[in-house]
Formats: sequence, structure tokens, C-alpha cells
Amino acid sequence: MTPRRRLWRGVALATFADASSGGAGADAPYGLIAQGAVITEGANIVWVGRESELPAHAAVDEEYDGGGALLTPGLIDAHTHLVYGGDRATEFEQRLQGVSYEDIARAGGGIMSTVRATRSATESQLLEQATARATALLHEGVTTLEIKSGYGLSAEHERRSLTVARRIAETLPLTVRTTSLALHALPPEFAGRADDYVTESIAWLRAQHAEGLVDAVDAFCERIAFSPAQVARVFAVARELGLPVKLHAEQLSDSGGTQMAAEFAALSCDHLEYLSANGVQAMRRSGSVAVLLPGAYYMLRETQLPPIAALREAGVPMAIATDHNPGTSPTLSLQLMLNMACTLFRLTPEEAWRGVTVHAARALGLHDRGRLMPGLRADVALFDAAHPRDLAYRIGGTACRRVIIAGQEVAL
Ligand code: DI6
Ligand code: FE
Repeated sequence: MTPRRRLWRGVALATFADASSGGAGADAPYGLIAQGAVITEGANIVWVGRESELPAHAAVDEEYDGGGALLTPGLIDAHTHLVYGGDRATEFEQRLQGVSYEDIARAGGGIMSTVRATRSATESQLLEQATARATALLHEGVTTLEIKSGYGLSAEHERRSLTVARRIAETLPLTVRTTSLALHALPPEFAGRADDYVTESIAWLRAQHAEGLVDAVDAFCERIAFSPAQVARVFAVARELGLPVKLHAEQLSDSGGTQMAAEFAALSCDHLEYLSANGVQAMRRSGSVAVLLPGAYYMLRETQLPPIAALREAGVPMAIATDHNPGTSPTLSLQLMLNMACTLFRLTPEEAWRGVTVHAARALGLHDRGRLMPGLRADVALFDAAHPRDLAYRIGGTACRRVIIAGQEVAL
């Protein structure tokens, strides 16, 4: 049986094709085609172009008129910590009274307070809450989502978080990519024994990998977390297992994590407010994506900006993600991050859009999505908007009207 062919016409397309990749729309900003059409066959895109150039023989099983809506690749949130218990509203209040994020962390709050709440939640509570969060993202047009562990910090609880992340994709049609983040904070059981914790976490990683629970490995490389040398021990094992790595790097200070990550050809380095010129060059050489997280920057009332101009100059691809987590970025709106990437980080709306599509795909090592091009997955979103910049301009409210994943419309 041939897979069903579906035609979407009456749409403005933002294909994000560009000169290097070719494809329809490559000559225009955003890969824009004002009056476009897309044909999908089963789970894949088979034709993209101007409606006026639709092949005459295009026999299709179903036809939809978008009524002028904007059709884009499904959005990709390449950095989230979606699985956790509790919240951190009390800490938010403390911070507003002048206590710093690092002081709260050193006093056993911060990440550790979420670890306690996560450990005491049941697996079904974690799944229910994380699924609700993923659903909110899906309703905004997110079709691929990365989810990190890192609030379990024991063999049992890290495994459980990764299992919950995997299970989200059993009830929702999204693609979930899991990332093991045992080196997020040092749990109290290992106080004063960080190197022993690293050794333990390596054993967990091997077991998680054997169970098929891990797609990538991440770590928090920071003076309040783990040193480049400690992280490198875990990355060496990731390399041995064939797992790609990414890093929370230079968020609160310049620890040189980025240079270390570059040696492991990291898929991405994330946050990067304190990234040095050497760090930028290391990322350029390793081809890592800079994942910028304006939600955390905003929530921490950070004033040190990531070195956007230097990253741009060096040709380092920039992605934008929510960093959804209860402490520093309790947002469930990737659309809002488009706006913040422009207002706070001065990205152009087109850079921000490429950051939640084509560059976000690359930050996850996915080559089958992120653009509208024949051969790629038919993951697309339809927005009530005339132009992609309209979504970067809006603050709040979702403009997403329809979501198609692997060629199938999702009931919103
Ligand atoms: N950096 C962050 O912004 C989050 N994790 C990290 O390594 C914050 C996590 C938290 O505060 O719960
Ligand atoms: Fe994060």
C-alpha cells in the first residue's frame, strides 16, 4: 500500500532553506515563499514550492487549504529539564529579596531542593506533570523536544527520570531525545567526594545506555558544580559508548568548559554568558552549536550577555531553547523565547527562528528535520501569522493553530 499523500496549499512557507543547503525559498530571508504548497507522503515531505508551480500530475489523497496561514518546520526545543517534582516559587521570592542563585545553591537549596522533591514524587506523578509540560510545548508547535535527567542524582532516580522522559513519547506524538545529566549537582550523599560521585555516575551511564535510555550526555560545568576535568572523565566514557555530548558551559563564570567540550566534538555548548574569545574559537573549530537560553538569563536577572557578535562573526550556529526547569527558567513557551532572543540578546528574528528549527536540530544531532525540504520529516506547524517575524514580535498567547507530526495531524 502506498503511503497517503497530503497536499497543503494556501500557505506562506518559511522553509529555512539557504544557499548552502539549497531547496525552495533559499534565495529569500527565512526561506520564505509567500504563496506556497507542501506535499507530504506518509511521514515525509516530498515536494515544497510555490503553489503556482505545483506539479500538474500531483495526485494526492487529501488536500488542505491553509487560508493564508504560516507553515513552518515543527519547532525544536533543544534544551529542557522537563522531568522534576515540586517548584521553586519560594526561592524566587528569596532571590527577589537579594539572595543570589549561587548562595541558595551553596546552602542546599536550588537544584538540591528540586532533587528532594523529585525523589519523593512517584513515577506516575513525574510522568503526569512532565507530560502536561510537554503538551504545553506541543500546543505551541514544538514537535521535537530534548529532555535531561539531573534531578534524581542517584542510580535509581536518574534512571527513573530518563524512563519518564522516554514514556512521554508513548502518549504524545512528539519526538523526545533524552540526555543523561547526572553531573548536574553533587548530591549530599557524596559531599566532599565529587570524584567518587563522577565514578559512580559513569557506572549509571553504562547501565542507562545498555537499557537504551540515553541519546546524549550533558554536564553542568561550573564552580558550583563540576570541573572540566571531572566532566571530561564522563565524556570519555560517552565517546566510548558512541554517545554525543553537550555541556552547560560558562553560565555563571568562565570555567573553560567549552574548550574541553570541543575536544569531544560536543554537539552543543549551552548558556555561554561568560564565554571567552578562545571559547568561541574552540566552538568554531569543533562545529558545536551555541544553544542560547534567554529564559534563564532573564530569570536570573543576568547582565552579562553571551558574546553574540563574536559567535556570529565566527559562524557558530546559534540555537534558542526554553531551558525549562523549575529554578532558572520556568517557561513553557518557546515562542516567548523567540521574542526574548531578539529583545535581550539582539538576535534578528530570522536568527531566532533558525535557532528553534534548523540549528536546534543540529544541536540534537538530527539531520532529518528543521527545514521544509523534500526528504525531511513531515513535522510542521501552522500559525495564525502572515510572517515569521510576527511570532518573534508577540509576547504571550499562542498563534499555533495546527501541528502535523510525521505527516499526521495532531489533535490540539
Ligand atoms: N543551569 C541552569 O540554568 C539549570 N541547570 C543548569 O545547570 C538550573 C537548574 C535549577 O536551578 O534547578
Ligand atoms: Fe539547563
